[in-house]
Amino acid sequence: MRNGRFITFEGGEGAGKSTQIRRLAAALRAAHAREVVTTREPGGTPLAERLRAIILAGKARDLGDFGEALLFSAARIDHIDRIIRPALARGAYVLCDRFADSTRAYQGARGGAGENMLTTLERVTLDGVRPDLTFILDLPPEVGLARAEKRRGQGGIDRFEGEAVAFHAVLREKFLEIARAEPERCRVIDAVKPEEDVAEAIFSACREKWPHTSTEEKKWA
Ligand code: T5A
Repeated sequence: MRNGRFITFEGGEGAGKSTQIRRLAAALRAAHAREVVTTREPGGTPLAERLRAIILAGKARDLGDFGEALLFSAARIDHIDRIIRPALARGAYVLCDRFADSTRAYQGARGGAGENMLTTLERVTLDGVRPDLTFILDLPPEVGLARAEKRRGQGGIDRFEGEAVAFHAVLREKFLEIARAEPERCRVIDAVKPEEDVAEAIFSACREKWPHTSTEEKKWA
């Protein structure tokens, strides 16, 4: 049973995903639409948050790309089972900061994990739970990394922020590749624009995706 709407936000570092999830969630809640669940990956459950801490501290780096992909997937299985699938069954909007496309892009960027292996892993992990709509917030890596750095202040950089700019440039291409391969699901959004403009592009894609939605939800923007 699945009546909910599953929306994921993807893109490079500092692209504005968390900011836009907050905005869309607030708009949906203000419209008294369906229940709205906001969550993130890696994370979203106590076990997945523990795995997040290990991965982002770089403690799993020596496992290599496929080994890290397995850890992200283990966290994802727990997240799907405990949070995402039940929320979708209740009819909620689930807004998720990163999901399986991040594994395809980040763990696939160096090519070492093997595309077929990652595709098989994704199929087994998701077990049919796929996003209805995915926003790929696109911007040059230098802009995103600078935003992330500014927001971080004195805090340390994490496992992936520390990668070279060339790695982040490949990531950007990987996300765009995913969008080209799945145009029904993915919308590429120019994330260099001001926050308000990005939000409007996201609202309007949601209205276009679900035009026959309830009267209340039409009041979103
Ligand atoms: N990962 C994750 C994998 O390798 N494989 C996987 O399968 C998964 C799920 C997660 C890391 O794990 C990797 C990817 C990541 O490296 P994270 O801390 O969740 O780590 O990192 P991010 O998801 O990249 O989150 P960030 O917080 O860095 O970026 P956001 O959420 O995209 O950006 P946001 O909204 O926090 O904004 C950043 C700053 O920019 C400003 C904001 O105010 C904020 O200060 N901003 C804007 N400024 C100007 N114009 C705009 N339009 C702006 N929008 C936001």
